Amino acid sequence: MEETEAYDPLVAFMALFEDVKAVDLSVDPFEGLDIEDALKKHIVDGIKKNLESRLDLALERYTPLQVINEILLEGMKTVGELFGAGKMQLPFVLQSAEVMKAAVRYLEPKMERVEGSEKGSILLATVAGDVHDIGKNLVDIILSNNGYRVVNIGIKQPVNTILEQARANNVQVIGMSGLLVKSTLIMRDNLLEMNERKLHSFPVILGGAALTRGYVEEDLRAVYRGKVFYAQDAFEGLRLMESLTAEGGASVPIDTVEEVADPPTDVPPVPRVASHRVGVVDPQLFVFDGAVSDVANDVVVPHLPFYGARRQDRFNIFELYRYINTVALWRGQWQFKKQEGMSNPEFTAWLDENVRPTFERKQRELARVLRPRVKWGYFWVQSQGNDLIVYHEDAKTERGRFTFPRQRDGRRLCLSDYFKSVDSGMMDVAAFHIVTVGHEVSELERKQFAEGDFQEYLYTHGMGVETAEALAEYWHLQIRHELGIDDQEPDDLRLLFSAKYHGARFSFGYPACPNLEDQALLMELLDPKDIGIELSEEFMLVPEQSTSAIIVHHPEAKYFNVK
Ligand code: B1M
Repeated sequence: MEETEAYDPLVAFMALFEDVKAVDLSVDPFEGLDIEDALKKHIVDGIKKNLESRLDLALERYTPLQVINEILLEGMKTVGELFGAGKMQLPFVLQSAEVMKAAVRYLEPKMERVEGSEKGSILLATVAGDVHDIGKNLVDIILSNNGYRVVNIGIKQPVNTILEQARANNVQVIGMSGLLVKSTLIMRDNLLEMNERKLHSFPVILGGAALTRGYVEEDLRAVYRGKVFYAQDAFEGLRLMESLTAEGGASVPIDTVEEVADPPTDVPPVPRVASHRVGVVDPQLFVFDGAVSDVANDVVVPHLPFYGARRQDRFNIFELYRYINTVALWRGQWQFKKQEGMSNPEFTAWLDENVRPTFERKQRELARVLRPRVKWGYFWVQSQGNDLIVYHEDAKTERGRFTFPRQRDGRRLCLSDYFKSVDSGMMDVAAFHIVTVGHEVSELERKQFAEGDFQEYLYTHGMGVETAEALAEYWHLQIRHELGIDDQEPDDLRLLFSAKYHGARFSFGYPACPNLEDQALLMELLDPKDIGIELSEEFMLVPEQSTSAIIVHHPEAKYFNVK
């Protein structure tokens, strides 16, 4: 409270209830409903209060299994339909799944193990080398709370473990997830391995951002001798499970797997290069053929603020939150979607009213969980063809080099072209940074997922990853200040998210610098162990909520694709 303001106890008291909506307590939403509809309402509306007493009431007439299959799953079916029709948002689907899980947990001890009580079964894994968890876990939540048995074996799973676990757990379907470009190739190798081991009686469902429908349904179908499907999201996964495990559609029983006859010899040969390329960069593009782009080579090199790496771990977390891209968080991570018939301004107003309070609550809750830390630095560099040479402090001795791909056509851009060349005789400056919000938030996520707090799990995960992005954005701004290239700063913070400033930040793994392996040199330059970041064998950053980049000062530098 500002000292100049008169203190009004009534205003202060009312402010406590700012976020509280008026609820008409005289109307009981369950009034007049029979027990079946009341339980469905618990599921559809995600209400846990009085759930157990209503389940007890239902048990007077139904067996526990009947309650699950005939009542609760009907509720989940409605949830799926509402989501499919765009009438329900993902966080509320997860809230329904939470109630479903709580109900099943309550009923399970009262139930005798009945054969055939599951609708079907699937093993879920994120493939080798890939740390992405959330997509697979959302699929787990949706399937397990719709009556399927899910064996979720986690991230970075080699094909051996996937197959062993699939057999040990006697599942009908194998589901593989992965977000990295490399994962799409690993999935293909896994399918080939399944052919090889004659385990192609397992239908396979694949999902994850780097896949395309064409790649799975044409290229991968051409190589796998069994059935393979693409699921764009968790609900497509559910529909696929429904058709795969429906009567007659189920896979060959697992115990006959070994006896599957040899495949016909006319199976098409494995194509060496996928026709639906999924972003794998042609090695040829890294080879310098003498051509360079028309990027201006006469720009002034900024003064080197200091040579080498420094660390920063003192932040005002609430200041960082201002740099969160709410479009990426609310629409991307939390998946709030515009309802049919809503205009854009109406949707924005709806988000402000309905989602902003959650955003603010999570900011407060996670203020002590998120541990922002940065390592950044400036280095002497020069380009040489497609290479960027990084020098020691003497600006003479080579310390390492990156090789970037060059566009085949058009302007023939290559990241190296934005720096002074060896031939120019001039030294240039490159900045690098690596940021993290720590491992504590991953631990909280794991706990929330394990305890069945699915909605909070989604909210926490989204806040963690988008705060990491915000930190990268914020620190890039500090770097522009230090380099003295802060001459084009936008008035509106939101314009930062469309890179409306001087220079650009390129993360390794993105199109202009696609090699995740380049992070090894970045680690050597910045040595971020002291802020708790390590590189996994597969060149992923640990903790998960971390991101790295090279920052280019050249005024023409903007994102570009390399094909
Ligand atoms: Co980055 N990232 N990221 N990232 N990130 C990707 C994955 C990338 C594809 C972006 C791109 O290039 N366009 C790219 C990888 C490309 C590559 O392989 N080279 C990339 C990169 C390069 C990186 C870094 C390496 C960049 C850097 O710092 N140098 C770095 C690595 C981090 C690390 O090593 N720890 C990095 C960092 C980050 C953040 C931390 C900032 C953040 C969080 C990452 C995280 O979650 N751990 C982040 C984000 C947010 C993304 C994107 C934009 C979004 C990912 C996401 O959260 N999706 C992503 C690009 C994209 O996906 N469009 C990208 C939401 C999630 C719920 O969806 O997991 O796809 P998803 O699951 C969906 C469906 O796919 C489907 O259903 C789910 C629910 O609907 N589904 C299945 C998934 N599995 C399924 C299985 C099924 C069925 C359906 O059945 C079995």
